[in-house]
Amino acid sequence: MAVDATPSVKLNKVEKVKAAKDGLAVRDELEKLVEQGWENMDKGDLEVRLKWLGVFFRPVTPGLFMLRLRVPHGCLNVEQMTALAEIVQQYGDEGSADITTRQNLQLRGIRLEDVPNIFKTLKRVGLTSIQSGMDNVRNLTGSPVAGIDPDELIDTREMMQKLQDAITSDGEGNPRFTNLPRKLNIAIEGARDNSIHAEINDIALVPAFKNDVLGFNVVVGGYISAQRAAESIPMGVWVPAEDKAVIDLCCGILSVYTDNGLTEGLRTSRAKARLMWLVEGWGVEKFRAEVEKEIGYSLAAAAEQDEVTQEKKDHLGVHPQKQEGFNYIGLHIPAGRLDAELMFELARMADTYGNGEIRLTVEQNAIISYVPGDSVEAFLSEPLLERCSIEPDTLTRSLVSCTGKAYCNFALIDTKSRAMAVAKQLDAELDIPERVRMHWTGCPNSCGQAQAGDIGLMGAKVRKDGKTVEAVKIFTGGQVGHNSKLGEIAHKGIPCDELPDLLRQMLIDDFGAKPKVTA
Ligand code: SRM
Ligand code: SF4
Repeated sequence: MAVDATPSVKLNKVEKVKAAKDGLAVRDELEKLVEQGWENMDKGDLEVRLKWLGVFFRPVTPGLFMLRLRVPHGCLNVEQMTALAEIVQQYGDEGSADITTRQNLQLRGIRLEDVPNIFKTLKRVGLTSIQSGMDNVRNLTGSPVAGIDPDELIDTREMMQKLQDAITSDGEGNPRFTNLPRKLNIAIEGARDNSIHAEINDIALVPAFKNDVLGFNVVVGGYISAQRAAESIPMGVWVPAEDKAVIDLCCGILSVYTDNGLTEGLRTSRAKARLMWLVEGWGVEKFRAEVEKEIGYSLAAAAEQDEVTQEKKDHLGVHPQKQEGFNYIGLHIPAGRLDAELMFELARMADTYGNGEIRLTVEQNAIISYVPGDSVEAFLSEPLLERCSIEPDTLTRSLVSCTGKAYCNFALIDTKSRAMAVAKQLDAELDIPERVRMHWTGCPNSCGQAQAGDIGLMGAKVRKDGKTVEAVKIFTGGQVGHNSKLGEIAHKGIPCDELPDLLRQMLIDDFGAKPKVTA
C-alpha cells in the first residue's frame, strides 16, 4: 500500500523510498534484480526494499547477504531444519546461521543469484522470509514449550500460524500490512512465565481469565530503540483465546497504525514512529475506540489480573512434558550461532530421539521435544552434547547476544565472541550462586535487549590513552517473568579491556559470587 503523501507532510527518508515504490514490489521484480546484480542495483532496492523479502544487504560482507526467515513460535521440523542446513552448507566457511532474540533464524553468506532457488526450497518445506524486515510485523513469538508445558494455559501454536498467514497472506506477501510506519513486534503468551518478553513488544497478549473463560489481556506499545526504551502499557481489553478474536484484534491494530501513520505524524520521524507514539498521542481510550471501530465490534474490558505468575524459565536441561513419559530437552547454543554441521545434527537428534520438532527460544537456544524417558540417557551421551550442553556454567548459560560487528554495520563493538570469552573467564574464576542473565548488544538499537538483562552491555566507543577504543554502557536491574521491568544505566564508557574486572566486582557485590578456591 503506497502512502498518499500530501505536500504539507514531511516524510522521513525511508517513507520517501516507500512512496517512490512500495517495499513489497521487489517480490515481483526479483528475477530482474538478480540479473542486474547487486553492484548495479538502485540503492533503495538494495538497502531497503529487499528487506521486505527478508534479504538483507550486509555492508560488512558485500555480496554475501543475510536471509531473515519467519519461524512463528520458533517451531521447526526436521525437514525444514535439514533444508536450511543444506542452504547454509553450500556456502562453506562463509555460511552460518543465527538464532535470533525473536526465536527466529537468520542465514548468512547468501548470494543474491541463489535467492530465487532458496525461496523455492523454503516454499517446499512450508517456510517463508516475507516481510521479516523493515516496516513490517516481525517474527511472532510465543512460549517455546507450547503444547508440551505441564503448566501451560493456552497452546498458541495454531493461532500464531494463522495470525502469520493473515498478516503475510499465507507467506505470499500482504499489501495491507506491509507499509507500517515502522517495525512492529507481536508476542502471544500461553504460559505462566512471560517467556515472550511482553514488556518489550508493540502488541503482547498474556493469559487471563475473565468470568472463568480463558483468554488474553492485551498490552501495547512496548519497544526499545536508540532514543527510548518503553515498557508496554495495558490496552484495557481482554479477548477470548479464539483464533478469530486474536486475529481481529492484531489486524485491527495494524490497520489503525497503518492508516493513521501520516495524519498522526508517525511517518515524519523514524524515532517517533513506533506504535507507542500513536497510543500516547491519542491516549489509550481513543486508541481502543479506533481499534473497535476498525474491527466493527466492542472489546471486553481487561480481566482484573493476568495469569503470569512464574519466574521466566530458560528451558535448558531435561524436563517432563505434559504428555506422560516424554521429555523436552533444552540445549545451549553458544551465542545462538549455528553452522551447517550443527543444524544437521539438531535435525538428526530430533528425528532419532524426538518427534522431529526443533524449537528455538528468545534466549537463542534450541529444544528437542518428545524424548521418551528411556531414551534420555542415550540422548545425553551423544557427541552433540559436548558442543551444546544442557547444563553450561552460570554466565554462559544465560548469555544473549546480538549480531555485533562481524556482520552488522551499526555495531560499535564485537559482541558474540567477546561475550562468550568474558562469560567463560568469569565462570572459571567465580562461584556464582544464582542465575545472572547477561544481555550483550552491539549498539543502542538494543537488538540483544540490554535493558532486559540482569546485566546489560551495550556497545559504545570511548577515548583511552589517546585512542578510540571499544567500550560498553552497563545496564542493571532488568527483570523478566511476572515482575518484568527494564534495566537502567549503571555505568557508562567502560573500555572493553576493563570489563572483566568491573563485572567480577559487580558479580561479587550484587550477585553473591565468590572467587573459586583452587587447590
Ligand atoms: Fe534488531 C535493526 C538484528 C531483534 C531493535 N536489527 C537491526 C538490523 C536489521 C540492522 C542492520 O540492518 O544491520 C540488524 C541486522 C544485523 C544482522 O546482520 O544480524 C538487527 N535484531 C537483530 C537480531 C538478529 C539480533 C540477534 O542477534 O538476535 C534480532 C532479529 C529478530 C528477528 O528475528 O526478527 C533483532 N532488534 C531486535 C530487538 C529485540 C526484540 O525484538 O525483542 C530489538 C529491540 C526491541 C524492539 O524492536 O522494540 C531490535 N533492530 C532494532 C532497531 C531499533 C528499532 C527502533 O524502533 O528504533 C533497529 C534499527 C532500526 O530499525 O532502525 C534494528
Ligand atoms: Fe546490529 Fe546494533 Fe542490532 Fe547489534 S544492536 S544487531 S549491533 S543494530
